[in-house]
Amino acid sequence: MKTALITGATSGIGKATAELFAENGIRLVLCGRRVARLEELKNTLGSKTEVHTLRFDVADRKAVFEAINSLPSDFSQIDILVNNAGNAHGLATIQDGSIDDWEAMLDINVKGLLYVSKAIIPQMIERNDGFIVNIGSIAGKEVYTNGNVYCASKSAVDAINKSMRMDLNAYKIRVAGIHPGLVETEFSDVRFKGDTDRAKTVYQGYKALQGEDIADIIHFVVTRPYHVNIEDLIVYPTAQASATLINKNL
Ligand code: NDP
Ligand code: 8X3
Repeated sequence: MKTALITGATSGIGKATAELFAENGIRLVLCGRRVARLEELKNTLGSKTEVHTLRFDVADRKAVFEAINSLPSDFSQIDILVNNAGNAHGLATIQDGSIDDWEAMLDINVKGLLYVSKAIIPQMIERNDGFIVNIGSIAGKEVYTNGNVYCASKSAVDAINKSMRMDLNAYKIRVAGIHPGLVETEFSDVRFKGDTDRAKTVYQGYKALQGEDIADIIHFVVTRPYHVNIEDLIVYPTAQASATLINKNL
């Protein structure tokens, strides 16, 4: 039985991935900050697989290492790490953007991914085995107006993903980057700071990707035979053709 640690498992892509992994008998370590949601996931998925939850903020370096080092022995060998936790905070020009938002995105999307990876990579190196999936974004491949620091954070994820694959190649550890376009999750609620009406407009007029679509891809990627590594994958909803070109009539 493989064990997967998923960050950002309380919502959206991470939650859908936890559900699909549970269906497929993968043991789960589910991470996030919202305890009630973690408890609910443990209850609902616990009948399908073994589940352990960890509450920590990925941006809190000490908390990341304490949480991961506290894993009970049944859950401490991580075969699959899904670095998914992250969000956009705000959507503003560089001149109007909030420094707090910038720090949140860099601390969570970039440094958080690094802390979690640093806490888990040594055991993968020791075993010469492991799979790391980094969730980037189309925002890391193309910039768009007002995207500035979020795009920079995902561009950093793209660079870290590629470099991580090179550094870990000698240890037989597979590393894959998945870069979605528009996925209908709580992402825009967070970006627009709880303005749900504004958030809804992002996904109106076309069929956006769903968390389940990305979960399906993550599961496909991590279940290929050992000699196959899908190193980089961009996925759009059919209505989308670039970071900013969306056919809202579809
Ligand atoms: P959601 O807002 O639905 O989920 C974000 C998840 O990240 C939540 O589980 C949240 O958990 C967790 N998270 C956020 N901040 C922290 C933190 N500081 N510490 C720990 N966990 C944190 O968004 P998505 O599912 O859409 O986003 C998942 C990933 O996919 C992100 O990296 C995002 O950038 C990326 N992505 C999303 C796209 C989209 O259009 N939705 C497109 C491309 C990429 P909690 O609040 O409980 O901590
Ligand atoms: C999320 C997709 O287009 O809002 O990464 O940047 S986008």
